[in-house]
Amino acid sequence: MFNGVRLLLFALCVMLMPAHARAEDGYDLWLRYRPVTDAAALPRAVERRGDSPTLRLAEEELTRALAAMAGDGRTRGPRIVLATSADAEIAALRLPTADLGTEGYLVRSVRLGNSPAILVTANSDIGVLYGTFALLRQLGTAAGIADLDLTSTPRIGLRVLNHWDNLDGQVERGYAGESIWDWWTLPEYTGPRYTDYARANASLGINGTVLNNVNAKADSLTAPYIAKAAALADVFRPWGIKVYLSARFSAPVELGGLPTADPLDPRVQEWWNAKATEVYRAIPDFGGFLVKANSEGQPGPRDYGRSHADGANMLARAVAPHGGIVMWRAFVYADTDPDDRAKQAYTEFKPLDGQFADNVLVQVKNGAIDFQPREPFHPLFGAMPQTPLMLEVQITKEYLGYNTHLAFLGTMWEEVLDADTMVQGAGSTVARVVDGSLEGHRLTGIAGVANIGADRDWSGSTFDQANWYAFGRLAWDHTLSAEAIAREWAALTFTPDPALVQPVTAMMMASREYVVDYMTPLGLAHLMGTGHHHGPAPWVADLARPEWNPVYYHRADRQGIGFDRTASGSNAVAQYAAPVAARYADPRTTPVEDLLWFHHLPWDWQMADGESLWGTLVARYDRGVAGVADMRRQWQTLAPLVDPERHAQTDAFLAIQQRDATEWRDASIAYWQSLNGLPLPAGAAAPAHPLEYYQSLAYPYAPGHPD
Ligand code: BDP
Repeated sequence: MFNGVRLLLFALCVMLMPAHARAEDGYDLWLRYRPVTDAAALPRAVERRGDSPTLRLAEEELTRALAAMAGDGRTRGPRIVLATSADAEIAALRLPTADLGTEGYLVRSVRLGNSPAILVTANSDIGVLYGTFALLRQLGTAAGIADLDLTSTPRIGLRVLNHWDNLDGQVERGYAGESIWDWWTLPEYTGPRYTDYARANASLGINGTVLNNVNAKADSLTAPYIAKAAALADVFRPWGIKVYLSARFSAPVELGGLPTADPLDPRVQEWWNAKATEVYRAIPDFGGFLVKANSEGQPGPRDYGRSHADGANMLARAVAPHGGIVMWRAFVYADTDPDDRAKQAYTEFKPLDGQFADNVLVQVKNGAIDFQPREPFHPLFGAMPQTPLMLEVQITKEYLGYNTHLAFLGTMWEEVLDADTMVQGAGSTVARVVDGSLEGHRLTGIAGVANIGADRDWSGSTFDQANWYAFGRLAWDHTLSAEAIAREWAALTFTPDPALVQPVTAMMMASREYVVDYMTPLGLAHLMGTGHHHGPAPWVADLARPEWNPVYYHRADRQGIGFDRTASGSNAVAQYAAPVAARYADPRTTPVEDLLWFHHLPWDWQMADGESLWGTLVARYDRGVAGVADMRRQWQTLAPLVDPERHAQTDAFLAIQQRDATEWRDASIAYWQSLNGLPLPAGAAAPAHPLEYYQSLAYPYAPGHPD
């Protein structure tokens, strides 16, 4: 056969292939729009009232989704009407649109012009787009559209991804390939991937993105890079997404040739004012700056004897005339401060409460150390009532097994959001600090360190997509339960069949606790390998600064284990409101999950159930490893309900997780035994290898490591 004919036949075959025969490579995320069983019930048409790029995107999304969901079937359901509340006919319906604000939506079954319709309305075009995605979630989870009433407004204003992406394409702590930003071909080329990125984020209500790493290079603020960021902003704008940049504090020295970056020096202030004007000329709706200052070697105002407020306010003044904001990170621990690392951010920032400009948010990690598998909530929440605090969580799993361990983080974020600071009595949750309702802030925000890369499936694994999804959904509405989010994601990502949704949701809900159990049970933290942060290394004791060493955190010796943060130790408990401090001050009232975070206890300490601390610790490691084995078995039974590509990947990754979990357990137990000399509790298996074996393991090319 002639090559040309063969090619033609091949092309024809591809065109005739049914949609579902397409390989499931994960690119479509939760926006797969697979054929539904009852096509007739689907809406039959889309009517768009008004015109704007955003409204057109909403219409296109629906048209494309309905066609795909209908498959070959005919749709006979009510039409969908997309309109803002300003439309005269919609206004005449007197719906409660006044409470929707600028981003909320109302999706309802109504009668319009004497025929039934599904109305998607809002006070803005972006609200209509968000409502469109809410309706599509409803259809995709087979939730039914009779008597529809979906009304929702976001509880937090700034719902932002933080990309730790470097200009050379490497992503710090990224496990999904290189950066999706191709700085080299920008601004001329803005490929479809940028649009798909914006669309996925808009489908969740994420409305901002910080393009570059918090460990920032000043180059991002040069004219060529501003033009590149502007090209991305143009792509993102109709999807309701603003662009932000991480700013290097010393940029006036590095780019401006000034002898100083002192925030009180008028030349420095002038430089930033001019830089902000330049950025806003290129990106009129630029969101503002994110700053990591005086943290882990980054420059900052403390270099000049100025406070974090001085630094933040200087930048805030530069962006204020343009409507911008500053997100100033509280992740600081000083090179010279001998105090407990967990106390340092509070010590540094609390006295500054009330000193920050109106357009500054202080961005606080969920816990006081660093995105560990479990940390108690950060004591700054509730401690700075005059300052909007932005919660920062890490979507990328630097400390929870990269992209190969299955760990759904919805439960972890739910735990911190629901944590009660008690600062104004019961119910003063972290969520209410962050959403501004507790302290009366209008400027509110939440940030997630992105797990997105150039990998075809965006996040490095199917189940890591769930963490991006959960971040977006919780950022929009923190009252959603992690379980409801997991269920929704599983239905959209695989199939709404309960035979899949139910077991997958159960796996997801248990998964993070397994990781805690096999890595850092009972409140332990920061026991991972140096630099790359992969695998166990609780024995490391030789790093330059004390708080870099795992031994600093666990403090284990022949007698006991744990960090005494009560009055007899670092007294970190005193940074919490009195009732919380009292609960954490006593090992009998401290939640067992946080026990060794707050207390140094003898190995034979008796737990509430009569078991010894040592016995309980070993049992937790075993529980974690057994949990992974369970997930693996469970996943294997689901093969008939999942496409082969995605099934095989998760299956292989669960095998990796099981190997790693066993290594964490065995290495940790071998190390603790080398200190305490205790026998294993009855029935517990001995580590597979001697301690030296685990200490000899090296991971020279582990991904995501900056050096
Ligand atoms: C740590 C990471 C490091 C980040 C730092 C931060 O290991 O790569 O730069 O946090 O948040 O978790 O600034």
